[in-house]
Amino acid sequence: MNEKTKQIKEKFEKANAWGLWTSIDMKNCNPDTIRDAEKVKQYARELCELIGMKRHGDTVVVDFGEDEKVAGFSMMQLIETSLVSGHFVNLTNSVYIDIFSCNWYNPEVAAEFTKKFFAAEEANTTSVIRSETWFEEAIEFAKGSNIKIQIDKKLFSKKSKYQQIDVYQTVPFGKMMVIDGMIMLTEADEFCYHEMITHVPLCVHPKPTKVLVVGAGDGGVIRELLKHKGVEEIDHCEIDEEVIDVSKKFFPKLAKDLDNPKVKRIVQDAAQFIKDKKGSYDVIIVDSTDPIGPAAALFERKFYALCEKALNAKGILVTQAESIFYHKKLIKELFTKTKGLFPIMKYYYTMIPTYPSGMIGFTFCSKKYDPIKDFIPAEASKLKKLQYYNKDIHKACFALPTFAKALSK
Ligand code: SPD
Repeated sequence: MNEKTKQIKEKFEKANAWGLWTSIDMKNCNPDTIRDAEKVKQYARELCELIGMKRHGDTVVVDFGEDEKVAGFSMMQLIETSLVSGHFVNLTNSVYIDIFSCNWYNPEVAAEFTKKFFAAEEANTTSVIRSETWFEEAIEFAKGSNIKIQIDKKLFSKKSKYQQIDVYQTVPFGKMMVIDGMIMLTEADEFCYHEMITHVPLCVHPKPTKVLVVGAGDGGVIRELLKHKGVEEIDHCEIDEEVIDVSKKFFPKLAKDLDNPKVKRIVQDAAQFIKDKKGSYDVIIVDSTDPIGPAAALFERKFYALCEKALNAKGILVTQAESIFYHKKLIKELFTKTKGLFPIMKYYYTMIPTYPSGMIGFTFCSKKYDPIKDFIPAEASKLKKLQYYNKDIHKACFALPTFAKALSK
């Protein structure tokens, strides 16, 4: 038994699974074998014997011969614990086998035998344990690619006035908050994001006293901000109060400082709130959802211009700015359309396993301070109990791969 099969078996037993499904997709099979109904029946018999499945009734083999596209046999063999089926495509000499059984069988043995029997040049085997639940994000940023996380159970689900909010207990990453089908955070890796969106600007601005936080209803940014002793006032503008309530209930480690006396909560659309703020803030942090739905406006020049106005003469704005792998157009456009607003505008990033492509970036927009030249290592050194941010990372996170440099010009 190879390592993969061992893992499947272990999971199958642990999950008290309802069954194991295996698909074996094969290309360039022996054309004579797949056109011979007796051979196909022989395959079903021998396979069942090999993997210990008791056949129930005869093997049914039907020829769908009319249309060239679907011409070829279809086979079905009931077994006492479910069934084995197959589709044989004459046009391409491909074979698609499905085995489903409530009892355990060795998928590796089944696949090897099947590949050999039909003399397939190529075979692709997939096994799925039925009863497992997996979460996949609602939007594939790269078509044909998605993040897949195993779920233990769904803990919460509600449609707020603005968005669908779900909380899951995941197998690998602790609890996970999902908004409109997209991962917002998991307990296991939220620090990668919250430390980086917060400490980078806070270790560049020499006196960040008054800060505006947009979004961030989970409380992660506020928790990090309060590690800087100089921060005296935080205006927290979150449009959806439900996110705050959900975080307080399910993510107490993130939400612990949401009601700190330094924090003033504003439940409002950020664009409305900052409209008449002039020169009010040292730092603005925009921790938004993805640029779809309510957050789309936060990725527009109009909003960046409002932030520029709301910052004082030496202010810094940092925003969530997606992935250099999946959002090239968005990042490029962001830099193009905000041209001229800030004398210094850079892109930096953090690694994070549960965001698409394993990373997420930020825009660093500054009226005076350069993120590298004006970095204050002493401030970084004062920060305790961090898991991601440090002095080396501060400098390294602005170094972009060659293909991404062009995006932020
Ligand atoms: N693609 C995910 C982007 C989410 C950014 N914000 C998450 C909120 C965490 N505080």
